Amino acid sequence: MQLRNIVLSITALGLVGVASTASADTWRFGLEETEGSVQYGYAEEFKKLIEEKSDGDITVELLPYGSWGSSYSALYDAIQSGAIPLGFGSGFLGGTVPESQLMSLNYVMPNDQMETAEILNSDDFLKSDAWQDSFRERGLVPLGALPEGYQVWTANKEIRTPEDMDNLQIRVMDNSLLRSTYEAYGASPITIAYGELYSALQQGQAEGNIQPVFAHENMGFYEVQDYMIFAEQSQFIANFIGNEEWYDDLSDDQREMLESTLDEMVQKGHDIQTQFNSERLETIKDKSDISIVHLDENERNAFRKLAEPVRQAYVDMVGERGQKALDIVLDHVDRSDDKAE
Ligand code: 6CS
Repeated sequence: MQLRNIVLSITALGLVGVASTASADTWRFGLEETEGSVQYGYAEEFKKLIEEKSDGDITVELLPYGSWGSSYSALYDAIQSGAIPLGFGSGFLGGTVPESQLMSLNYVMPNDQMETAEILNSDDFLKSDAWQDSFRERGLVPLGALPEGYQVWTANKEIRTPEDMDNLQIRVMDNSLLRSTYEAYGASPITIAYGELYSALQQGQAEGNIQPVFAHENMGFYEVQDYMIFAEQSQFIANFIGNEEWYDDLSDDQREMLESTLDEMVQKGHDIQTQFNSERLETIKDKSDISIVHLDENERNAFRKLAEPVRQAYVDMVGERGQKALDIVLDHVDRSDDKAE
């Protein structure tokens, strides 16, 4: 579905999807993205695996962006209420689970995207009290986390230094930590709904954007931006979340099937997103004359330095639990840096 039509479709559909029937054998799965996206690719693979493993006893119903309501909070509310027991939650989830903003911190995760996926899906992190309690306190269960590729900046000017970002009205997802990060870079971050972003960029209401490559292509954003800047500051990470009661009520067999499928999704997800992002970059290059910029190590370091104090802002915002979750990630990153040396 083209981005320009999404807002209309959302309005027309309202909350119809949420109100429809859900049987014990139907796992409704809410996506933050449209067909043709990485999340949709992940969900299709997940559906295939669950339906095969359950011998058709379970049907996974995919509910892409635009089919469950008019704002991301409608999706998260539906997962909390159990109307949609499974879904993805990323940057906007910070309003529901503030600790989840850990995934938005810049220059924290390892550069290697598979390594990031392994850390975030390790028992050490995923099953920690800090992470589990953060979600369970809000009626949710964190089931895994799948990176969707590097977050790439776009603008109508070249950005190589924080000075180039000065006062830039860059659009960020609705998340305090992202606002703090981009303010630390000197920008003037603004939040705009995903479905309204194309026209906001086209009309200059937003001057810059941050998305994984596939989304710049899938949503057509690259058509209205002149530069694509790779600063390797963060990866887009989707939390795979379930309704707590629904999850706790699964039979042992079903829970085991779900967990083994999620384990498989770590490698499969990596393969899917790598392929999507590299193919979509080629499409963008073929279809536009957008300038592609890669920051070098020195240039990245200038942003890295400004991003560092935001880690403390995260801990101040979410408290001890956030500190613990962050420490687990940093400990893994240190250990893998040691191994690489
Ligand atoms: O920027 C956003 O709002 C959305 N972008 C992606 C790639 N997925 C969902 C997210 O909310």
